[in-house]
Amino acid sequence: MKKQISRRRFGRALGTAMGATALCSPPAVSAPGATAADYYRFPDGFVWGCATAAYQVEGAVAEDGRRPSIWDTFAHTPGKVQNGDNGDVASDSYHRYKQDVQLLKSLGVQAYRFSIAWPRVIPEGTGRVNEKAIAYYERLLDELAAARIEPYATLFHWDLPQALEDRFGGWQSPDTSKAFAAYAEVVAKRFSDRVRYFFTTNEFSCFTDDGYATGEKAPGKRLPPAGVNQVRHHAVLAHGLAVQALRASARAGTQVGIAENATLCVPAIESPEHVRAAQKAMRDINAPFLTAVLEGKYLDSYLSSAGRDAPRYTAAEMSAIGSPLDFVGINAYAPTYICAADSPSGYIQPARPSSAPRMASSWLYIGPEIAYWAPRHLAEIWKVKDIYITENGCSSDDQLTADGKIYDTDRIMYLRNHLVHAHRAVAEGWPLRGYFLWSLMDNFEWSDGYGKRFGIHYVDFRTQRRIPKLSAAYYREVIARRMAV
Ligand code: GBH
Repeated sequence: MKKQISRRRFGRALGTAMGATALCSPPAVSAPGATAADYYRFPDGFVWGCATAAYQVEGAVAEDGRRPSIWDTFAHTPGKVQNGDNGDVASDSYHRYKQDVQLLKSLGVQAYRFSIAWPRVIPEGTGRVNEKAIAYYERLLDELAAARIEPYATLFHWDLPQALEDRFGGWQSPDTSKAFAAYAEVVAKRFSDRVRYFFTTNEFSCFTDDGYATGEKAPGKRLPPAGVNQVRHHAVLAHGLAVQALRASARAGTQVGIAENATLCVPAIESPEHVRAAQKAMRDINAPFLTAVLEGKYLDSYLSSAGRDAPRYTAAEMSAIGSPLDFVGINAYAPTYICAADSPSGYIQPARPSSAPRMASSWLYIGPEIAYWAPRHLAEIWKVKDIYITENGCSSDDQLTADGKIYDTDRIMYLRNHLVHAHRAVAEGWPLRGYFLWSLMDNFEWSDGYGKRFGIHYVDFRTQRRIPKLSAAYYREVIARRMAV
């Protein structure tokens, strides 16, 4: 007879073996009456949400005192964004936020991750606070409160006030980091009575490397390596100073974290040697950003490989950068597979086979194991106690059918597989507390303009009509049943 092991006992054994901290206690698969489906249930209290960002959804770029950000300038520069698209109107959420909160409500989410536009709140980057912007976010927060949806606010999702680019060269100067801390203080004072969860910055590499090295994103500069490393340093410094500002000025109990697109290292094979290699790679590859934030230092391997181009910094700056966080958010999209190797670093990142599957964006390779390894690495390497997947989702070649529907079965495939791996993390006791789907609706996809759709609601950009895709129905079902399969 086949030996049966209860789910709970299996989980406990695994937890002990892997050093996991806490275990949820799902019903035993083998218990009488239990179905295979019980195995896949997420615990009560797991936070389900959707995410968006200001410049991608709000539109209304010249309304109520908002001043341009570097993305307005960049998008209006010919040749920078696909089809000459820009965020002037975007998904018009600035005007349609009530309707968008209803979309969230009908999904049954407990949380909404949105970003606050710095160029609305402090139009010139420093100094005068724009009361009309405060009033807008208060209206949004009122609406969320009425729908019993918890706000998770990001302070910076790439929309740097143009004035700071003009005055300081943007992230090339530590003055921008200081300006960010002053903005964080304003946000803390004005919003922490209703917002309990704040993210400082979203995805360092996208507004440093992509903005100042490749120039593919705003402000579209191409600096030599020393300049780029200094920009990176000012970005992590901005995060650290903002953490301190939030701690100093926000209501007690405020939870402060970050949303970071760390390179997610997946062991190609789950054996101890490859797992060790992936852990090593995870620290090394993320050295300028996540590792610096979680360890308060730059790894020697990063500094020595940068050599004379290494960033210049002080000890006081490093201790600000390493300010303790209440939680860490990871934006999880694509995998980086790692193998153990007889090399100085102990690992290699093998070339990606040309047959590797991807979604509609050329960079969006599929590797659902990231939803397991992101939380496990954070807990195992850095002992992070509260972890969120702050973005996960995909572009799909959505087609509107004659009857006005979008059957995005490929997006459902992408989501389901990531959620099954997220569930594995939770079941083993890794402290993954919640999941935010990117995105609530189609929006301005940065350099790809409106050509790449990530929403689970289709947006007809001529009429601004929102149409739930099949994936919205899927996500509603996931949340209702707390089960991804
Ligand atoms: C996130 O970025 C953003 O937070 C969000 O605003 C965005 O809409 C969403 O994901 C979907 O893109 O050099 O060609 O390999 C995703 C971050 C985008 C970072 C692609 C790496 C690599 C481009 N990634 N990028 S490429």
